[in-house]
Amino acid sequence: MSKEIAARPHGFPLDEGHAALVIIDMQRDFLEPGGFGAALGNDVSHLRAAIAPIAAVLGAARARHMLVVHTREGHRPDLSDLHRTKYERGGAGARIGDRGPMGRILVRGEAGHGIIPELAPVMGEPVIDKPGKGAFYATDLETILHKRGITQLILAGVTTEVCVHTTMREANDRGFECLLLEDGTASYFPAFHKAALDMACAQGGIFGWVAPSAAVVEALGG
Ligand code: C5J
Repeated sequence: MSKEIAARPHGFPLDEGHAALVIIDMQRDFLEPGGFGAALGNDVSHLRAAIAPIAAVLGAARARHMLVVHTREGHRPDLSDLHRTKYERGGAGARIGDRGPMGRILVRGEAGHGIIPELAPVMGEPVIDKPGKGAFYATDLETILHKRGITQLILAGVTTEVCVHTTMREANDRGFECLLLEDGTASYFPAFHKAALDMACAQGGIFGWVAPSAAVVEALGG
């Protein structure tokens, strides 16, 4: 039986038994000074607003025994999975693989690559290491979701217009119904955040739905 979540462009028919919460890239490298986000010249403080709303939905999802998936953007220490095009874009001062205050930037196993402690995964929650912006590219995410009978994704994390949007588009093309958390996503650029939310649910929900975290928590009985 589905429960309707108040959302844009219209109510989202939550099918709790077939829904997963996917939290994208809430890593120190994006949220803390000295990481990849800061190396690109961004004000990383903008992203912190998403932490409390995600934590609220995460608590409700765990209480309902929903599948929770975490993703981390990053690369192998030898950078063999890093395309030259990705390496060359962005800040010349500190690139992926360079050493920073939290270890080598965006490299797996380094301190900066880790998920922030407020949203740390618990036992049994899959953590998907992804070399790209989308969580389906070069990962086993789709297999994991299909195996668990998941058809709906509640998407949260950072940044709204980059990894979250890319993942939403990939998921939409694979037949998943996607709900984006409007306050559980964030961008270094507030205008991009707003535009990304608007474009996700425009044209009758071209990529999916957008809802506040409180509506999701309420639907989950939180
Ligand atoms: C970026 C991400 N912005 N997780 N990555 O490079 O959105």
